Amino acid sequence: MNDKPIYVTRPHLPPLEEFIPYLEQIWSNQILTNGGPFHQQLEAALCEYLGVKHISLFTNATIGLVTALQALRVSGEVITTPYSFVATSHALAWNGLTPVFVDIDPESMNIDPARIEAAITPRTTAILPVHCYGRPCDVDAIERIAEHFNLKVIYDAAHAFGVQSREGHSVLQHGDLSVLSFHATKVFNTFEGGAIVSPDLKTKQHIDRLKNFGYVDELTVAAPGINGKMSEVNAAFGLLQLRHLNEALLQRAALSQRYCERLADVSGIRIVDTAKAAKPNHAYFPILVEKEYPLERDELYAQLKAAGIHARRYFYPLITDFPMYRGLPSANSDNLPVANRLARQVICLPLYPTLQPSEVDRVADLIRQKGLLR
Ligand code: T4K
Repeated sequence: MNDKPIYVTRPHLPPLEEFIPYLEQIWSNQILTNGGPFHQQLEAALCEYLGVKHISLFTNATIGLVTALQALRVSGEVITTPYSFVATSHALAWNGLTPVFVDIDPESMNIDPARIEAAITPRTTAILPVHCYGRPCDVDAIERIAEHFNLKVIYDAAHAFGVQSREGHSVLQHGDLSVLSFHATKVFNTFEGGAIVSPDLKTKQHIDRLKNFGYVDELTVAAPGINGKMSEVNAAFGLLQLRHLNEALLQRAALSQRYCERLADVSGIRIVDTAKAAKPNHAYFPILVEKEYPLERDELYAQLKAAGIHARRYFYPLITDFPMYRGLPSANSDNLPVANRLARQVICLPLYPTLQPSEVDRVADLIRQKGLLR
């Protein structure tokens, strides 16, 4: 029996020898950080690849989110989703802001625009939605509400690298700012890393200062900035990674398709369609374990684990279940029925470019064997 563990993800690592010339360049010019040549090259390359105008690289998406909220001077209450990684709300907490949780749409699994208006109070200044699993939010509806109530919109686009909406343009073009994650577990990684996408140069320059302690020049500090700079090693790795990305995305798409085919007829297993975008990135492969399936979600999760398959329950527990948020009135489960239900049903199956088709079959076969066919 093949019992090699299979993890929910593995980082995408190009051949090591291809990285050596980048390191040699860093060793020779001795610029390690503070907006060096690789940093500048990666910003330009990402603007082109993603089809956006301005990008500021960051150490990670969490610091990117914290800085984005500072840059737009967001205050008071911010409307957000409970169905995300905890960093989304932590970025609010680190700015002294109050998250106001709104339920998600059962289909998109993103914040439900129809429920936003009822959560707006005189203290609301912004909306922080998440393109969960890289599936685009209803950006048009969110934009209409934001315009009407004069709210800022910052998208947590940690999962949405390279995703294009049905209209064929980058989802990162929406909102006042979008924040990407380049963490090891993401579609595009720089080991640790992230970025803010800005709509105009003035905003980018403001963000670039904020991520460098607020420095304008040697003698001038304009704001209480933070250290959010990406190092040259990370930026160089990003440039190399970008060269291999299209191939990696094709591998992800083929493996997703294989899961879909093998799981389509299993009663009680709902495949969350991650191909909702015109250009999806297949960042995750979430399924929902519904009541027709003979096992509870947690039983299936445990049986997968016992077989060496380390799937993950992203996003369970909900953010609103964690102690620092659960006392908020909007965290009450009566306010969030859809998020609570889906958090109890979801499992993200292993998906990454070097996952073997035979490993997809191993995962899918186990789910099929425990279930009944339609
Ligand atoms: N907003 C959203 C919506 C997010 O999902 C995230 C991060 C953020 C904001 C914040 O972005 P960053 O500040 O991180 O840039 C992981 C990631 O650590 C986290 O970045 C990610 N979301 C979240 C969804 O997943 P864990 O706790 O599940 O990670 P971990 O260490 O258990 O890794 C999962 C699996 O990946 C491991 O079982 C094996 C594999 N792995 C992981 C790492 C780190 C590797 O093979 N190699 C590695 O280096 O949070």
